[in-house]
Amino acid sequence: EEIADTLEQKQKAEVITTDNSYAGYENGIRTKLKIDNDNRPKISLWGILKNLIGKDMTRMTLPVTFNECISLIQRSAEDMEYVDLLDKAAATADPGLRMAYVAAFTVSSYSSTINRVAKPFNPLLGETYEYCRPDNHFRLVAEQVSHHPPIGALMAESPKWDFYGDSNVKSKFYGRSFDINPLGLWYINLRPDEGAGVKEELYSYRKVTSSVVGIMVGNPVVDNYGTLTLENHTSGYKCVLELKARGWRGGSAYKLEGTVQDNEGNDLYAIAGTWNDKIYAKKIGTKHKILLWQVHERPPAPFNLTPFAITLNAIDDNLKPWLPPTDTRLRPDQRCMEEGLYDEASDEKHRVEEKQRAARKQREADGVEWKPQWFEHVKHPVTEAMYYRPINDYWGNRKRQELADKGDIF
Ligand code: CLR
Repeated sequence: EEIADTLEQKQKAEVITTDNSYAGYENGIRTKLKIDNDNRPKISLWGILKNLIGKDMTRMTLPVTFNECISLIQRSAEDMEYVDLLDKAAATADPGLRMAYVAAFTVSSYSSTINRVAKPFNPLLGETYEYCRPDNHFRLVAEQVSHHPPIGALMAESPKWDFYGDSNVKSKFYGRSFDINPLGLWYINLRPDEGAGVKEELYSYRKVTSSVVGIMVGNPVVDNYGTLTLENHTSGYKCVLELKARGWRGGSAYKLEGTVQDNEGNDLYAIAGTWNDKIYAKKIGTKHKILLWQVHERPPAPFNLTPFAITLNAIDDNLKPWLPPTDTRLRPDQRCMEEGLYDEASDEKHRVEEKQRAARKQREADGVEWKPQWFEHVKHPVTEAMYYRPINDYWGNRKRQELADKGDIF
């Protein structure tokens, strides 16, 4: 399989190479954490939450053992686990099936929520996170651009696609359930292979509701439900996917179905399956089923992390000199958490949050407004919605090793 085929793909490949983006990632991915078992104390979630009805996640002070050793911007990076679907989409000439692959990609990220009832670390303002996968040909950079509400902006790039958006999540505990509503719009620029006969396509979608249910009965699980509308702004094609709520006794747990429609509203493909296992497409009027996506195997791991999530916070002597001081990998409380040092994690969490508070007070006293380093909030040229566009050339600064003085938040 060719990494870059068309002119547009080659141009992006060239940018990634010229920036020397993969420097530091020579040792490959991490396959296990330092600890074999997280040994977190089993405390009733309801026991802690019952007094917090009506609150949002960022206003809750929970014991650190309710956390997982992953931050919310790293959770956004977890969406990249199945990017092979975007490469498959790019290689697909049939525009309906191409959209079906993109649709499968948008819901594949929900598979990571199984057994992950834990609070991700809330990134500090200005915290950044980069992640490169030379083996999958992509680079990613993200930044926490707002603290209240918590918003993380992200840009991932590969010769055949870009994936970008912001994880503006609104959360609220209703007693019965803990609901997380993603407000941000996500975008994909797809650059199909020569044979598809089209240039760059723009897709957008909004994520569905994630909800922790079963809290009162002592069996909390994450459910993901709602309507996901994926739009191809270039061709006018649409894919509407219905993710069903678990329902009474979990009868419709994980199920999803929908259709891909052309710009005149004709159904081209039916999509059906489950977001925890397999998703299929079927061309309307035929019996032929195509397996679009299948979940990766998931051996037992601390914090129930997926093998992909285990790679996220890895650091070694090769990578260290390339990272800015704001990178999540250098965040001490999260590192302690990952190593099972919960008391230290809790102390360090208080310390860095105090430091963040002091920095905010200082800015207020000085009358200066905080601005993200690597993104700016502007109108999207096509959807006209506000979005975060990369600025100040993170990868260029990184290449010249000029990141060392870019921020002090830990
Ligand atoms: C789901 C997949 C999406 C991105 C996304 C955004 C917010 C995440 C959600 C995912 C999974 C569930 C989540 C949520 C934020 C908080 C919530 C991690 C990754 C947890 C389960 C809430 C825990 C509640 C505590 C009180 C224990 O593409």
